[in-house]
Amino acid sequence: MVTRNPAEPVLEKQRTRAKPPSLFNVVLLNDDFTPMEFVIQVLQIFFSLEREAATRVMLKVHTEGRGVCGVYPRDVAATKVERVTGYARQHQHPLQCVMEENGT
Ligand code: TYC
Repeated sequence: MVTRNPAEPVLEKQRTRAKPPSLFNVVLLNDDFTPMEFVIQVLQIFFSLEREAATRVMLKVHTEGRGVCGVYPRDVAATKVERVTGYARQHQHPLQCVMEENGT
């Protein structure tokens, strides 16, 4: 006979649909000091953009103040922010990279 160990918690079937996990935009902010070429390199290295796409995103940030580099699950986005910020500081640039919940 199959018996249940009464010490084990019972996992009940979820009654309502689970929401899909939120996605987060990783955003670069403009500043007056970080060289354009450095920003293009960052976009190529950390966001796997081709040089042309990286240049477009950099120019968008430069002219509009901010731009989305990519959209990721929370932990991936947080790691991108950390790595980009660390890389910029290592090179003594004030480049700012932040994440925000993607509402859509
Ligand atoms: N505004 C910078 C400059 O003129 C270039 C720049 C672009 C800096 C994007 C940051 O996220 C940034 N050198």
